[in-house]
Amino acid sequence: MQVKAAVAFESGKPLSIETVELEGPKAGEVLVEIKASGVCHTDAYTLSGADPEGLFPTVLGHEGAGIVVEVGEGVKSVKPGDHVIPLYTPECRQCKFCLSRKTNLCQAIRSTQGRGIMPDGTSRFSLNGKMLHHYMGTSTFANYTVLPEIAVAKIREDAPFEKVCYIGCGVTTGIGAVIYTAKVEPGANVVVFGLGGIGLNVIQGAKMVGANMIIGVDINPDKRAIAEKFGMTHFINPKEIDGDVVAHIIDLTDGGADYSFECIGNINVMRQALECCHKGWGVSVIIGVAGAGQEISTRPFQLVTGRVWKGSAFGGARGRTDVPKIVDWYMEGKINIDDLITHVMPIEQINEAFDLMHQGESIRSVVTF
Ligand code: NAD
Ligand code: DAO
Ligand code: ZN
Repeated sequence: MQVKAAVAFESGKPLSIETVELEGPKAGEVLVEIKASGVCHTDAYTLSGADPEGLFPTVLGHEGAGIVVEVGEGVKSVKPGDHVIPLYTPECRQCKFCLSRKTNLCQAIRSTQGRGIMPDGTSRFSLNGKMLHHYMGTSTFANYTVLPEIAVAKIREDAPFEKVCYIGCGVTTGIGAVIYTAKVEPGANVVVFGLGGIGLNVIQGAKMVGANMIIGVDINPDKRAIAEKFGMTHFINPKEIDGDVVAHIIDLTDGGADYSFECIGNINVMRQALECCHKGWGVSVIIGVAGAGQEISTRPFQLVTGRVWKGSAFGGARGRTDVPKIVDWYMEGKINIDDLITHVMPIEQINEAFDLMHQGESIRSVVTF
């Protein structure tokens, strides 16, 4: 079938709206009509050429929501008409990783997903006879896409697509890092470095679990008001304090943070996030994706003396199991998504969404079809 897609032909160039060919779903796959898709920093990172795994030409997008229109042979868990959120972290419930219960990093389709193709080794997208790569197994910047059955979460039908698409990445990544990865307990002191689309969701996750101090750190003073709305209790602008931000946080928290979260992708801030943690038990979670080839460092004695450094992908959430619950939380008014979606525009204006992001003007832009 012919579908509308924003194609990334090469790195560093704007996306181009094209009519492309999409083959129907094969065994174990589903065809989904995408209704809305968030535009995330990771799309921009890949488009910029900085992503060492970036493949071109491709259909980017990994934060979508839509409706199943057709299923391939053997598909049992969803049917045409079901509302779904595509999952760049699938959940097969059968691989060693899924069965371990220790991680959400299902590996069932990892190798083909990383090569921009479907599990059978081919792409469903093409243009003028030339193959287009899938992206993160989702390719949501198209009005129709094909996904493996294990990479869709079935959600309730009354949830608005242009809001819950954000649960496909940013919301789940931030809130999940608090509740699934760090398991923050009530009364904990939490520090969040970077108050963008991810950090603000860490803040609302920390508020939801009953954290005591929720300290936000950002070099952009304009982030203060929105972060306070989501539950931040203290704001630190590293450019405005005297001295070292780590010493400042240790002083403010009487010894250090119980939990810290790095939501920027800056290796120097990752070190600060670890070192501002409380001796003996503080846990620091890296969420931000650093530039290719970059490395983190600290004095090993920071770990010897009880601080813990860990990371979180997709908030540690098991997509098919946890995403529908997070959609319920939104529909029940337990989490706020509306105030984070600052711009909604048709897919034809997707390059404006990237511009707004680069200018720091948006928290989240959503494109609709
Ligand atoms: P964003 O650009 O919206 O937010 C980053 C914030 O950090 C901005 O408010 C900016 O002002 C602030 N900042 C920049 N440099 C700073 C510094 N030195 N000190 C303090 N604040 C600083 O980005 P986002 O969409 O929130 O994404 C954050 C990171 O999370 C990105 O690296 C993204 O790729 C990554 N990410 C990770 C996952 C995952 O599963 N681990 C999922 C999605 C996104
Ligand atoms: O299983 O090895 C693997 C890869 C898992 C990919 C998880 C990616 C999370 C971070 C990238 C940001 C996504 C928007
Ligand atoms: Zn699995």
